[in-house]
Amino acid sequence: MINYLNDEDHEAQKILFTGLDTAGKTSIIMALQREFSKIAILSPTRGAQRRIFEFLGKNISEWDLGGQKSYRISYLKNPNKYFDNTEILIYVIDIQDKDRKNESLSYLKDVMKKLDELEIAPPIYIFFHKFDPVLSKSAYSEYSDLIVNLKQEIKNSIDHEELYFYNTSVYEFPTLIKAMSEILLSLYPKADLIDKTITEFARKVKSDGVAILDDNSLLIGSYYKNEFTKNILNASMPYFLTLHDSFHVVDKNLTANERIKNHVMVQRDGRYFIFKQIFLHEDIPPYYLLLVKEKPDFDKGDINSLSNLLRELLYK
Ligand SMILES: Nc1nc2c(ncn2[C@@H]2O[C@H](COP(=O)(O)OP(=O)(O)OP(=O)(O)O)[C@@H](O)[C@H]2O)c(=O)[nH]1
Ligand SMILES: [Mg+2]
Repeated sequence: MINYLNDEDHEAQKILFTGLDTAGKTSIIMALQREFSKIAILSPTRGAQRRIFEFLGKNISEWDLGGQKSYRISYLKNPNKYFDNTEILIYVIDIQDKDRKNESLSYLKDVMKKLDELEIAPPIYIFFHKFDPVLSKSAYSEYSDLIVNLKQEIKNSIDHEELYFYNTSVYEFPTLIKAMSEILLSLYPKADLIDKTITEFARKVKSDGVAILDDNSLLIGSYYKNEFTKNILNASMPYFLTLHDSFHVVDKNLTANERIKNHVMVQRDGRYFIFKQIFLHEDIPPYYLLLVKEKPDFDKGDINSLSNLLRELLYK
């Protein structure tokens, strides 16, 4: 049976985004849904906004806690309601907002105290956010230093086993994909099996690199022959997704069968990058396959057998 998304979230795993207002929490969530046009017009999140989505056949309940002061006070007053059952906590810090560094650290400590009181110790992922690629050299080194100091301060003041750090920016989409994919895959015991399946597929189709993403831009598994392929695939993946999205107007008029045949192909330096939707079940959003090959061909049978293996792994 397909374990498809339902409205009941009691069995879903809870991921909580928190941090000060304007830190960029909602922007990160929107970027992963590739709703880039909405980021420019976001207003402050009011209270706790929840969304349930499916990741590898599991329901994830994503909580975006609006960070304005009055809301923060109410979360800390009602920790059961907001913080309990958190399986993963993502704490977003705007590194460009130096003036509020202490305010942010202080709220982080308050949140940690509530988790202790609730006797839960989820892994904490700190995002040093707005580490934008367009920063000038001096800003870049200033923010890098700030991050080093912040990291140390956090490690010194918080006694927590699972504390991880990421530098992120909505203007560098791969940073978000990397962070969120690693975080979500940590919840998923079958991650190694997916990688194995993909590695075998890569060998079979003579590909130097294969990556599979889901509709939330999350990388669910990959194989890379070497570091070079890894870097190039990771850097180009998000752009294939957005490019692919832009064909939606055409795709939506096609039958499912016609859609299966579609793909995007880019030739570069004697290699072919092939990007293709794969459908595991009609009720769930498609997955996306990106592969690099020396020849611009792929066998429909190979892709079908990969889809079948993934279907078995994820939904049986
Ligand atoms: N330079 C830069 N700006 C960003 C980035 N991410 C978000 N922003 C901007 O930061 C502002 C606040 O973003 P939001 O996502 O609304 O912040 P939030 O943390 O959800 O704020 P609350 O909902 O009030 O808690 C917006 O103007 C975004 O465009 C980033 O990576 N770099
Ligand atoms: Mg928000």
